Amino acid sequence: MKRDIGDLALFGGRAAFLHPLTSHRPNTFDRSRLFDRLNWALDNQWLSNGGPLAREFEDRVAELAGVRNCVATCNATVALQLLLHAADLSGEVIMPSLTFAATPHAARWLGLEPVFCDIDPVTGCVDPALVAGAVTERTSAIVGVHLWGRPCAVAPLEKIAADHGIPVFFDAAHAIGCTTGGRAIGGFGTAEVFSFHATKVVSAFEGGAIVTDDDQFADRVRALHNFGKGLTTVSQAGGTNGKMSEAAAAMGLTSLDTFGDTVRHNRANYDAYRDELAGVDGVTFFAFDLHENNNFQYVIVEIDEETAGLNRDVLLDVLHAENVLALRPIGSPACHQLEPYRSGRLPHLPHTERLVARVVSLPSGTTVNREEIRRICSIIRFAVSHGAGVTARHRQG
Ligand code: T4K
Repeated sequence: MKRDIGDLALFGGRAAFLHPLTSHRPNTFDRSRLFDRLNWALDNQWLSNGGPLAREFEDRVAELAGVRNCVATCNATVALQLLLHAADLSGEVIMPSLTFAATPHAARWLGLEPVFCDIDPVTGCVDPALVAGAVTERTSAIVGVHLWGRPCAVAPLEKIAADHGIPVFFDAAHAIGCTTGGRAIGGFGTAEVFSFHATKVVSAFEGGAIVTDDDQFADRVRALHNFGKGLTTVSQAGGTNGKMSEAAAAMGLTSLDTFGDTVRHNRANYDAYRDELAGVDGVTFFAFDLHENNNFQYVIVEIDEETAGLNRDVLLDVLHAENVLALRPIGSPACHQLEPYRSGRLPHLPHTERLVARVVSLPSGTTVNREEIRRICSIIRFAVSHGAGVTARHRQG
């Protein structure tokens, strides 16, 4: 059927092309395995506090990350707080602004000051040269973020940290199952943090983990996530409750059971989007390095207004009106553009600000299929091919 601009629901109000909502919904995995594990936990009457399911989950995450230690937590935000607390930091922590608010919030919660650095526009991750320039006598740590599952420049960041005698941590919330230089994410820096939130590629409903090869650091974090039990020195005292429940571990294990299938599905979605949008002016993919392992969780495209004839926000409005819940991805707006950070000293982050205004996260995950991707891409192709007209209509409201 031939369409014109008026057919887009946003502009003509016509419902003919409205379809059921397509969005990035959580993966739900094999229910019977989940219920078996939950029944087992209930029969066993061990429901939290480092139970057998949480221990098994830790072992399997450690194996996937290629590290000796994993401490499972109730979520990744608490995991970030725990590792910053365990490192006994003060003053400033350098990190990218292009991340989810949890990264700076974890530092701020502990009275530390996040210092935001700009990104390398190609990788979207923090630029190590700028990190090196931002180190002062008040800097007590660096936190790199593997944004949207693309590993950040781990080796340069580790070198800067070593040169200054400070720790470097990695927020790997998006990056379980990914590698860089053939090495699994999880084993870099002093420690890394994964998120197992419902929206993540491995889900525990809510959950997180700290992974590390530093045995002493792992012991400290393990004690701190259980009210500080067993700690003796004053600086380490004062733990919290960051434990993972057995119900969360049951979900996490069930999600890990089919991790390979989930990644294959995500990869097929990514390839389908690339096929469907090949040659569309002004739409470029934030690509994965196919020489490495990736979890393909987020399909991110960048919209160049000049070439596409419409900007990211107009395209999002068109997609939403057509019942496609594409999103401004995590990190958009960037953290320095959000309270409480934007009221402070505003950093100059031109690459971050340019990228966050141009990116779209397209629906993916195991609930999204090829047919939906075809439909989403036909809307994008249509919007771009009528870019100027679509923008003019959008301005008219
Ligand atoms: N570091 C980074 C780089 C992170 O991205 C995150 C979290 C963290 C650290 C901290 O991890 P956790 O402490 O959460 O373990 C969501 C998640 O809550 C958060 O885990 C995630 N990153 C962040 C990027 O996204 P919101 O507030 O944007 O979620 P919300 O409610 O807007 O949901 C996103 C979409 O998913 C919506 O379209 C609704 C849909 N959805 C969501 C849930 C929970 C569903 O369809 N079903 C659901 O059950 O934070």
